[in-house]
Amino acid sequence: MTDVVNTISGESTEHNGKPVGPTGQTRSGMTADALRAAVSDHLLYSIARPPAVLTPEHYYRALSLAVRDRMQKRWMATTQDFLDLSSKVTCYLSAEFLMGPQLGNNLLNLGIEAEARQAMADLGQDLDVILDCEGEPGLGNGGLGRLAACYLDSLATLERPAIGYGIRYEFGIFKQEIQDGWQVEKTDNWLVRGNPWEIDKPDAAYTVNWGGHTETYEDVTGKFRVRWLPQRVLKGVSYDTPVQGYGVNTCNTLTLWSARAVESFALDAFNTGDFYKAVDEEVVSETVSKVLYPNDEPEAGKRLRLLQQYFFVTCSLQDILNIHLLRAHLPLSALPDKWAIQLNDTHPSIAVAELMRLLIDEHQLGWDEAWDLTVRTFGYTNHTLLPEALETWPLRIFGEALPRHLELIYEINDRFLAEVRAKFPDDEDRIRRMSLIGEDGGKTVRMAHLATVGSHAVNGVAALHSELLKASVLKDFYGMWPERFGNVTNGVTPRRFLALSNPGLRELLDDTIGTGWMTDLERLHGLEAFVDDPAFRQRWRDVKRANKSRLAEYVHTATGIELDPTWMFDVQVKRIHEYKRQHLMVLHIITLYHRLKNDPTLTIPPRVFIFGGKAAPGYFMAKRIIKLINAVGETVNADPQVNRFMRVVFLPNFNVKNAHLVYPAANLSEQISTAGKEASGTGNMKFMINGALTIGTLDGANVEIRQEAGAENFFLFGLTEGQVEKVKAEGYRPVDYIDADPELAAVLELIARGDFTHGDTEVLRPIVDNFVHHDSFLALADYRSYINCQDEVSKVWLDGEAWTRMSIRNTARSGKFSSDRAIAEYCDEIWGVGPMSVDLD
Ligand code: 26Q
Repeated sequence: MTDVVNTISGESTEHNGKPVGPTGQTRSGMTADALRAAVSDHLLYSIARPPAVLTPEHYYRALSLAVRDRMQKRWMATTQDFLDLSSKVTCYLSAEFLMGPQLGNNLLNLGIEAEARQAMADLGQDLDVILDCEGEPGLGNGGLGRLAACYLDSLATLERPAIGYGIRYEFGIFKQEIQDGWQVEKTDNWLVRGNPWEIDKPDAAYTVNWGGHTETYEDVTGKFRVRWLPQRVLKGVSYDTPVQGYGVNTCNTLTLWSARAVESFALDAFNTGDFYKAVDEEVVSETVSKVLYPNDEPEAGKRLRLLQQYFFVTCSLQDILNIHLLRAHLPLSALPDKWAIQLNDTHPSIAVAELMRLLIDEHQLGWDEAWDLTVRTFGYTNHTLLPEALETWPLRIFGEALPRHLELIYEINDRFLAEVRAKFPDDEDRIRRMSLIGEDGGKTVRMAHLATVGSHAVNGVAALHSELLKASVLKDFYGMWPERFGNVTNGVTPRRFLALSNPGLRELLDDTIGTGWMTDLERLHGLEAFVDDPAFRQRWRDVKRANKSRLAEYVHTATGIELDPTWMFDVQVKRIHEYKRQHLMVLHIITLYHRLKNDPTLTIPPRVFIFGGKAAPGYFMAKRIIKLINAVGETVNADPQVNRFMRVVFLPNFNVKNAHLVYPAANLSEQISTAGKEASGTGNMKFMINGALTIGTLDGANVEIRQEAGAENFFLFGLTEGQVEKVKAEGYRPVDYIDADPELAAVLELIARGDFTHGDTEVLRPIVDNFVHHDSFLALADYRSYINCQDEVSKVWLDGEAWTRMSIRNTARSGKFSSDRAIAEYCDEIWGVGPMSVDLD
C-alpha cells in the first residue's frame, strides 16, 4: 500500500499511483478511489496500526470513520439549517433506541455500497466480512426501541428536522446464551471496542438535580417563587450520532446522554483531602446511565430507573430550550410552534412536570402560560394495555427523589380535577379513577395519566389498540377530551428490513418494478401484475430459498442443528412473554410429535420451527418457556422417527443483527398473542414485507395486515378480543378444554410425565400447572382453533405454486407498513412538521 500524502492537508492525493481527486476528497469523496484512500488514511491516522497487524476489525473501524466523514457535511448543514430557518423540529424522547448495526445502513442511505465494496476489494478485503465485524448497540428491549430507530430513519428520509433523545447506556440489553436449555444472561459491554459513530460533546453538558427539598422565597420583584435545594447534583454529557436519510442530504441527530459527576463536587472533596469520597461520588453519578432495565422485571420499579428517566428528560428539555433561545432569540411563547416533543410511552412522561418546572422556576413564566405551552408541545404514544405494564411510582419514592415535581403534579392534578368536576359534577368515582395520584394500595403517581393530561395528542399504535385504549385504560380521558385521541399504526423501515437485509429480493424488485419502492412502499402493488408469471414466481422462490440457506448456515454455526432449506420455515421471534404465547406454538409442535409417534405410517409436510427472543431475567415463567422449547427441541431433533419431518431451533440472542437473516428466510410468521394484548407488533410487518404468510389472531396490527393482504392470504384463528373478555367474565376453566379434547389432554400429559425431560417431572411442572390452573392468556381456549388452522397451513404449503402466489401478494400489499407512512401521519396529524430540504452549499 503506497499513498502519496499531501504535506499540507495530511490527506492522500494518490493511492497506489491513482489520483483520488482534489485535496479534501478523502473526507468527502464518494468514489471508490476516494473511499479507498480515506480508509488508508484512517488506518494510519485514526487506527494507528502497522499493515502487518491489521485485522478485518481494524478495517471495519477505518471504513466506518470514512463513512462518518461522508455524513459530516450533510449533518452540519442539516443542523445549521434548523438553527437558521424557522422549521419546526420533532424531538422524539425515548428511553430506548435499538439502532442495530450502522455501517451497512449508512452505506445504503448514502448510496455508496458498490463504491465501498470496490474500495475494500482494492484493499484486499471482503465488505461482507467487514460488515460482520460490527456489533450492535443493544440500547433497547424490543419493539418500542426498534420502532424509535425506524422512525429516525423515516424522519431523515422524509427530510423532517428531528432529534432523537435518549440514554447512552454503558451496558445494553444482556446477551443471551443457552446452556442446558436454559437462558443464561451475559453482560453486554458494547462500548469496549469503541463506537466509531458517536461524537462526544463534553461542552454540551447539563446539570441534573436529585432529592432534597424545596423552599419558597420572594424574588426581586416581590413575587413568590419556589427553589429546589437538591441533595445530589450530577450532569449529563451528550454523545451525538448522525442519522442519514436515504437518498437525501438530511442528516438528523440522535443525542444520547451519559451521566457524569459534577467537577466542582469532586473538587470540593478533593480540596478537603477526601480524595476517595470524590471518586466515590463520581462512581455513583456514573451508575445512572450504566445499564438498561429489562421490561417485565418485577424489580424494575427501582429508584435508579426513575433517576434514569428524569436524567435524560431534563437534559433533553434543557437542550431544547437552549437551542430554542439560540434560534434567532425566539421567545418562549413560540415553543409549540417550533418544537413537537413526542413521549415514547410513559418512560419520559416526567417531561410534563419538568417542562413546567423549567418554564416557571427557571424562566419565570406564569402557570397558565406555562401549562398552555406544555400541552401544545407534547404528544404521547401509548404502547400497552396490560394493566401490570402501566407505569406508576410509589409516592414516597417519587417525592423523595423529585420533591418539586411532586408539588407541580399536585397542582396540575388539582386544576385538572376541577375541570373534571365542572364537566361531570357529583361523580367522585370518576375523580378517583382519573386522578394523577392512585390510591389503590399505597399511593402512586400514575404516569399514563400525567402524560395524557399534559399532551394535546394521545395515540395508540394500531387501529384495534387505539380503540381499546379509548374503551379501557384511558376511557375517562377519552370522555373528557375525545379530540385528543387518535391512532397511528406502527411501521418499519423498508431500507433496513428489506433493501439491506434481503438483497436478493431487492434485486428482484428493482428488476421488476423499478427502485421507487424504497421511498414509496405502496409501489410494491406493482408486483400483483406478475403473480401469474411462472418465471417470476420461480425467481421469487429462488430468492426465498437462498435466504433460507443463508439462515440455515447461521443456525448451524450458532446451534449445531442442520436444516434443510426446502422445508417450511415456521418462525416466532419476539420477547418471550406469556401473552405472546410461544408456549401455544410448542403445543402445536408436540401435537405433531404425538401424531407421528402414534402412527408410524403418517407423513406430514416437513417443517422447521424456529424461535428466538429474550426473557426478562426475573420473569420466571418466560424462562421456563425457553426451557420447554429447548427440551422439546432436543427430543424432536434426536428422534429419527420424527426428525424426518420436523426440527426445532431456539436461536440464541435474537437481536437486530441476526434479525436480518431471520425475516427474509421465513415462510410462516407466527403472530399468535391473545387478542387484545399485543398493542401492535412490528415483527409481523417485517415478515410480511419479506413475503412470509402470517398465522395469527385478530390482535394488534395483525388486523390491518389481514385487511391489506386479503383474508384469503392470511391464516386466521382464535378468539376475538370481545370473545376473550366474555370467556373470562363467564369464568374461564382450562380443564373444560382439556376434557373436551383428547389430543390436547395427551399433549399436556407428554410434558407432565417427563417425555421431554428425561423422565424428570419437576422441571416443566410449573408450565403444566400454569396451563391447567391459570392459563391467564387462554392458550387452551385457542388450542383447537390453532391446530386446525396449522393443518390448513400444511395443506396449502403442499401446493407450492399457490403458496408462492400468496407470498407475492403479501409483499405486494405490505406498503402500508412502511414507517414512512407512519411518520408522515405523525408529521401531518400530530406534529405539524413539514419537510426542510437541505442544501449542501
Ligand atoms: C418500564 C419500567 C421499568 C423498566 C422497564 C420498563 C419497560 C421497558 C421497555 C417497559 C416496556 C418496554 C417496552 C415495551 C415494548 O416494546 N412494547 C411494544 O411496543 C411495540 C412498538 O409500538 C409494539 O409493537 C408492541 O406491541 C409492544 O409490546
